[in-house]
Formats: sequence, C-alpha cells, structure tokens
Amino acid sequence: MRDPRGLEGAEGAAYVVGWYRRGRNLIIGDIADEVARRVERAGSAVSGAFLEPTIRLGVTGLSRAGKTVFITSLVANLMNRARMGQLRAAAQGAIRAAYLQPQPDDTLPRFDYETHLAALTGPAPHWPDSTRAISELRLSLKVQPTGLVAGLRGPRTLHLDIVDYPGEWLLDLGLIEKDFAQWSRETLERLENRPQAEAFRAALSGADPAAKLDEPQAQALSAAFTGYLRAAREDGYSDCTPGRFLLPGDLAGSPVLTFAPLPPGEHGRGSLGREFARRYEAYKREVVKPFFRDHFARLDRQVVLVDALGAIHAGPQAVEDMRRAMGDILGAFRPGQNNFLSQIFLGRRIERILFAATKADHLHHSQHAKLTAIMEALLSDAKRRADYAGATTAALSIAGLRATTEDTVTHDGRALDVVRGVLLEDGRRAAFHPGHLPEDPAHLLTPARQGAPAWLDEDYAIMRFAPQPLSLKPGEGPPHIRLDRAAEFLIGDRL
Ligand SMILES: Nc1nc2c(ncn2[C@@H]2O[C@H](COP(=O)(O)OP(=O)(O)O)[C@@H](O)[C@H]2O)c(=O)[nH]1
Ligand SMILES: [Mg+2]
Repeated sequence: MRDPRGLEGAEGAAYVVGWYRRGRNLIIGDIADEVARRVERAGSAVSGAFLEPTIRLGVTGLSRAGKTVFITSLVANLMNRARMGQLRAAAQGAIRAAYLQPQPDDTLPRFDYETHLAALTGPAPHWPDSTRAISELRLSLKVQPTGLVAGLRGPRTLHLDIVDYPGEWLLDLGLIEKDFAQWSRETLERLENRPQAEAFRAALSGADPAAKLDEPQAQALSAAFTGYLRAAREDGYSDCTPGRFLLPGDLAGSPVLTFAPLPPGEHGRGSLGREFARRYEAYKREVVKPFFRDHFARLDRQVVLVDALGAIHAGPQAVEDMRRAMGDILGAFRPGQNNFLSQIFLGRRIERILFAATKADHLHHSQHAKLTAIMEALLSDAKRRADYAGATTAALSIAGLRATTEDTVTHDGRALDVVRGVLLEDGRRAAFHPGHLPEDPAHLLTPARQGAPAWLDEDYAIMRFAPQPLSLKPGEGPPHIRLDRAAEFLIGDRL
C-alpha cells in the first residue's frame, strides 16, 4: 500500500481550508436549536396526517457505509437548502418550509437527528456514534407548486419518512429460500480460503454434527463463526449472513443467534446438526421475515449506500463480493420471483432505488466520474443477473459530509490531484491521493471476477478524515457532495 502521508509537507501545513471561515457566519448549532424548538411546537400535530401524501424512504447499507451521516446531512440540507441547487424544487423555491414532526410509527426508535447533527457540526466536530438497529425520522415539506399551476393550487405538505436500517438485515433475505444444508454448504465454501475463518475452521473440525447437542459447544461454535463474520466484515467483505450475528441488538445470546454452518449430513433427534438446522429455521421465521413484512415491504423509495472505495482498497475479492451483494440486494427489490416477497408486497413495489458510493470526498472531483462509472457497471451487472425489471435505478458517488478540500500538488515531477484533511487517528493534516481509478471499470471488475488476489498495477489507499469545524452562512446546510442529486432522484418527482 502506498503511504499517502508521503505527500505531506510544508505546503500541507500552510494550507488554509477553504470553508473553514470563522466570523459573522451562522454556526449550525443555532439551526439545531431551532429544529428542536419546532419539533416541540409541532407537538401532536399528526392528526389527519394519514390523509397527506407520504414517501417512505429506506436508507440502508452495511455498517459504516455512511447511513447516519447521510441522513443527518440530507435532513439538515433539506431544512437549509442553499447547497441543494440540483434539487429542482429547492432551486425553484417550491419548497417553502421543511420541519421535523413526530414520526408515524410509535414503536420504532426515532433517528436521533439532533445528537448526530450536533456531533457533526458542533464546535468540536466528530463522527456520530455507530447505530446498530432500525430507526425512523419524519421530515415534512411544505411545497408550493411553481410555474403554470402556481396560482391555482395552494401549498401542500409532503411527509418524508426516512427509515434507517442495517444492510446486514437486507442480505438476510437470501436465507429465506435456502434451507440449512444449502446455506451451510455455500457459507463453508466461501470461508474455505479466507484467513479470517481460521479459528472457526479449527472449532468446526473438532465438532461432530451427529453428536448430542452440547450447549457450551454450540455457543463456542457460534462465537467462532461470529468472530469470522466480524473479521470478514472488517476486511471489506459484504457476504456476512446471518446479519443479526453482527448486529444482534436485544437478541444477543438467544438460541436464534446460537448456531453456525455445519458440513452436510443427516443427523438424528437431539443432535447438534438437527438443533442448528432448527435454530436456523427459527431465525428465518422469527427474525428475518418479521423485518421484511413490517418494515421493508412498506418502503416507497430506497437508497443503498456502498463504501465502494473501502472495498476497492480491500482488494479484488472484496470488490467481487460487493458486486454479488449488490445483486442480492437488487433481488430483494424484485418481488416477482420470490414467493415470500410477493406475499408481503401484495402487488405494490419500491419505485426508485439509488445505489450511492459514499465518502466521495476521499477523491478529488477529477476522479468522481470514474467512481460513478464503477458503480454504474456494478449496478448494470446486478440488473442483468437479477433479470431486473421494475423500479427505476440510478448510481451516484456522494459524500454526506465533505471532510476534505481539493488541491493539486507536484509529486515525482508531475501534477497530482489530492484532497486534504485532518487525519482521524492523530489529528495531523495530510494531503491524500488514494490511487488512480481506471477510466474503464472493467479494469477493476474483471480481475475481481477472476478471483485475482491483488490489483496488478495500482494500489488503493484509504484513510479516515475527521470532520472539520464549520461556519455556515444563513440558509446553508453542511457541505456535501451530490446530496442534492440524490434527493432529486429519490423524491424530486413528488415535490
Ligand atoms: N470522509 C467522509 N467520511 C464519512 C462520510 N460518511 C461517513 N463517513 C465515515 O464513515 C463512518 C461511518 O459512518 P456512519 O454514517 O456512522 O455509517 P453507518 O454505520 O452506515 O450509519 C463515519 O464514522 C466516518 O468515519 C463522508 O461523507 N465523508
Ligand atoms: Mg448508522
């Protein structure tokens, strides 16, 4: 891996970050306060809300893909729309007001917008704590039609119900049509050559699926398997089912989460093999299906956030794995070929799906189109494989919160486009060039598909940047990359 810090130098220290301007500008903390006050005032104003048009927008992606940052910044930028030029209704002034209201679902945790916004935009900005379950937030938009009909119609209200849920849960859909034997076979095949699975393989080799169930042994196997899933996830793999093993919530330690894949074989009553198969079925019935029925089937629009740069950094196998995961995810939006989904969707369907590569602020904009091209290639491949028809789809590269600024430096005698930011680990300023993405996505996707162990002619680095202190002008939300385009695609047609 290239050491990106090699680019750091005197010019790095002297650099003045463009939007880091203190002074008369409004601090966004004030906006957060105003938001909180408005929520209080709104009180129980939900009565009759069901008569008003509503869009349920699902936001998903594997953990650390950037969901919390995306939602927080999207909402802040819908309330303060100066940076939303590509959202037509915002540019034309059709959105008169945007305010938070009590959400329609009383039993879902509320997305903790104020806390996350304070983390990102307060005086000592930091990334929000990671969330590990589903949550919801209602943003209501008062819209006054513009153009020919402007004078004829009064303003109307559109409720945007944003539902944040882990992508790990979405991938579990693939389990519904698989029995324990098939899931075990596929999972064991995949982990055969992965170093992350060493401890689990060792635990498995000492286990006899035909032997009588021994609960401590079951727990040890399950713990070793969970350890593998966690390590694989860390290293950029996406195919980590069962998803609740990674994000157990209040199910931690329960039998539905205490199993692991086993080698094939018929096993008698009371055996480890029989019991694990039973628990796997219980997991599908008690955990997976209720989520899809109660939450997933009610969505109208969906954005899937993907840390594509992270996968590219991790290498060809992680990219291949991301490609397959995107196909599996898209499959979940195509109820026609899945009995269970057809039953729960009852003929309605998700209308628009956006696949967005996050953290595009790690790249100089001269490389954004290449990242988008990679996402588009992955998406069209996923559509082809899923024989996909139905929802309108799109691919974008975005950043929920821009933590870097752009610059061009001379390196080894040639001009190099870099981004600059403050490193999360030690607070140093650094200029960063993650590597040259190829003009043609196939240069990444083909070696990935062929199982190449490493990239041939380029290394891709990654680092984590800290969010920067902001001072925003009145009307401005936090700096982002293409959130306005994302919003235009996801809800623009209804504004
Ligand atoms: N530079 C940058 N980093 C981001 C951005 N969004 C997320 N991140 C990083 O990714 C981490 C996970 O983001 P988060 O929104 O909590 O992910 P979630 O688990 O999907 O909700 C954050 O702590 C940041 O380090 C972004 O727009 N720019
Ligand atoms: Mg989150």
